Amino acid sequence: MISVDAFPYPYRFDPRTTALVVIDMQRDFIEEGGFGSALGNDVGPLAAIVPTVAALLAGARDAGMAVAHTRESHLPDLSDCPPAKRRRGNPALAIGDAGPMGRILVRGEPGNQILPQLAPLPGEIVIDKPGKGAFYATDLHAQLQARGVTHLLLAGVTTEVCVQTSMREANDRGYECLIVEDACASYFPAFHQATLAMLTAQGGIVGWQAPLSALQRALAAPTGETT
Ligand code: C5J
Repeated sequence: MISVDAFPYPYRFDPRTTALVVIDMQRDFIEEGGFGSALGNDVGPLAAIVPTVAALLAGARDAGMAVAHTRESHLPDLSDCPPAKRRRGNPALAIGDAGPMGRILVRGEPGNQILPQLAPLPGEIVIDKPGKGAFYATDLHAQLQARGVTHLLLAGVTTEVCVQTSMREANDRGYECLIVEDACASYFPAFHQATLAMLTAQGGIVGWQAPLSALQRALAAPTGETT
């Protein structure tokens, strides 16, 4: 059993029943010249967490945890994209349009790929999700259940949109969730901080938060308990 020095109180998990879920570390959100930056966002805060996410992935793999990666993506015919989602924000570049790295948020396009340095390994779960949450219209819950997963560590982008939505969905499905606070980022740093605060308020109403260093310390010093 592992006990992490987390907020609002220690988070205990067994790596055998825990999965790391890395949300939407896709080129279009993170790379300069992608969709995110074409919309005028500063991708700096997102790019800055890449080494932390890489270290988190390495630690989870070393500890034998299940690993899942998500991509926000749509079918090429956009049949899984509600018109409201496509219209939202009255964008100059809409989902499905030709963007700087291929069609925006369309499966298989270059910008839709996970950053090569964080690429899934064979056997890891890869989820293409049409919504913000990782559980909506996907088989993520079924895949986690099939592996006996009860606890989730969450990372990725953006903290207040797809990470937060996924953590709330997971919490409602009974998972014990910890958000790895420095392995998530937002284009708006104030939203990142506010999201962490609202997820862990009221005694951890949605779950726990901890930095990667706390997780690494805990993994290096398991308690020895087996239950
Ligand atoms: C957004 C995401 N922000 N992955 N997607 O539209 O958070």
